[in-house]
Formats: sequence, C-alpha cells, structure tokens
Amino acid sequence: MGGRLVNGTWYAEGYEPDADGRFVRQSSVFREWTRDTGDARFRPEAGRFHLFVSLACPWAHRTLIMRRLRGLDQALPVSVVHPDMLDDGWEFREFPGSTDDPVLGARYMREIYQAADPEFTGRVTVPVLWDRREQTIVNNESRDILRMLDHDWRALSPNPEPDFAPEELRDQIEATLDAIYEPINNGVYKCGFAQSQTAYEEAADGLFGALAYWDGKLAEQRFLCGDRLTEADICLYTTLVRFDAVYAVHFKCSQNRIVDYPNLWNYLRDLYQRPGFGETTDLRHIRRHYYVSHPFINPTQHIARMPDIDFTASHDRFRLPESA
Ligand SMILES: N[C@@H](CCC(=O)N[C@@H](CS)C(=O)NCC(=O)O)C(=O)O
Repeated sequence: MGGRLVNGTWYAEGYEPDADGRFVRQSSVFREWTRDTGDARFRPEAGRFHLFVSLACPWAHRTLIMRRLRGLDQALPVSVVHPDMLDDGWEFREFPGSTDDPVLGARYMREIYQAADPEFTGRVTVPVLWDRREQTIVNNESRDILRMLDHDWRALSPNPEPDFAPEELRDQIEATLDAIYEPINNGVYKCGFAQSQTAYEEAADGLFGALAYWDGKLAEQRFLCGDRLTEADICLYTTLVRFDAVYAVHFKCSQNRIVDYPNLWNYLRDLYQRPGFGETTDLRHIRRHYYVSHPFINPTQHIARMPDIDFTASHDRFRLPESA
C-alpha cells in the first residue's frame, strides 16, 4: 500500500483515484541528469552515485538490466529494499536478495527522500539515483535513469557498446516507449487498481488491444523497433515477465496470458535468456511484493502459485534477423 510524504511528514495511504475510479500515477519529481562533461554538476564517477531499487518493481528492474548490460556493478552500487510495501512504504529489512542501506543507514526508503528534501511532498518510489557527494536524489524516473546508464556512463563501462537508443532509431524508440507505457506498463496497474468497473474495462481494453498489436508486430521482426535490441524492449520485458505470475491473477489482467500469444511468448523467452535479463529477474521478490503489498485487492495476502511456465525453454526467434 505504501504512503506519502507531505511537507516531509509520512502518512500511510493508498492511491487516490480520479472521479471515475481510474488509477492515476504521479509524475516523478527529481529529474536532474548525470552528464559526462567536465562542467557537469552530476558527472558519472565510480562510487559517487548509488542506486536504490526493489527487485519486484518493473520500473526499477529496467535500470538493473541496463546496469548489468553496461557492466556497472562495481561503479554503481545498488541497495535492494524488502519486497513488502505496507504502512511504512519500502523498507530495508532482511530478506533473501535484499540489502541494507550503506549510504545513510536508513531503515525506511522515505528517509532517503527526506534527506534529499526535508519538505518533500509525494510518494516514495523506486528506482532512485542518489549522489553521495551532494547528498541528494539526482533522479527518480526509470526512463531517465535507463537512458543515462545507456548513454552517459559509457566511459565507466567495460561494455560501452551497443547503443540501446541509437540516433537513427531515437524517434522510433521514444514513440514506442510512449506507445507501450499507458496501455501496457501502466495499464496492468490501471486494471488492478481500478475503482470502478468502467475504469477497469477501459484499462483492460487498452491493455489487451496493445498486447495483440505488438504480438502481430513481433511476427515479422525480432524486436519492438526492428532488428536491434533497444531500450523499448527492456521496458516491455519487465512488464511481460511479471504478467502470468502476477498481473493475470492479482491485477485481473485475465483475458489472456502471455503464453497465449505465440510471438510475445517466444520474444519473452528470447529476452529472458540474454545476459542482463533473466539474471536480474527475481520471481520470489516479484510474487511476494504484489500479493502481500496490496491488502485492498488481496486481503488474505496469500501468494498465488507460480504458473507452470518455463522461461528457459527454447524459442523460435532465431528465424528473424538481428543486427548488433
Ligand atoms: N514513474 C516512475 C514510477 C516508479 C514507481 O511507481 N515505483 C513503484 C514500485 S513498482 C513504487 O515505488 N511505488 C511506491 C508507492 O506508490 O507508494 C518510474 O518509472 O520510475
């Protein structure tokens, strides 16, 4: 469930829908940028910055994939919150795969926001990119952090290539990121958190319409933007890999499962089996987080069984061309 800081004070509270019962996601507030130029305020440097994530969260997961693809594990340390997000919001507490906070020694993620801005108003979300030098949050928007790690951290990266948002595909990548965001990435939440039947139907129509569209596209091309793996694939992956285990049940995204879409399902296995993807996917954190953290939609907090699906099974995507 989580809560909200109001002028720096914490209140446990759920999500306020719009007048028609629709889930409304707040916009990210910290939007500074790390730049690799001599005069930059936030210049990438090994050990200066710190990434706060949840392994359950699809937004944070995007940044973990790029961090791994760029081999930034040493240069950009990470802290992982406990999967439960209840009245105190995200916490640093013992759980397999979770860590403490070596930066501020915080017990709660909200302390990181309070340290950045004692008067902060808003929800306490992950991912967060923290600057140890200025003791502040640089950015808490996954799409920005993904782009920064892709483009602005190359000098620190043992694998600076390929570019996952190359100039010649940039407009198409931005358009694709926008196209999948509302109906799919945010759409699963809009299904799950809808507070009226109409709001739910609207979200489900958008979601399953978009899944059918991309399943059709992926019949003829290996990736969302053609024959190159891009940031758009990373952003779709983190929703798809959670879908059958969680969203189909917990968020009532029940019309079809991903395994029912031949191209999406093969595409998902293709991505899972690449470096950076499967290895950053923690279904234990994912399943525990969702089923436990939203008692208003799952009051028993029981964790539904893992469906019998195998992300490591062979796939048919090699039939489609891929360029590096
Ligand atoms: N627009 C943000 C969204 C991040 C976000 O909403 N993260 C969720 C976890 S999946 C969160 O921390 N929610 C806490 C809350 O809403 O209280 C991004 O993409 O980084």
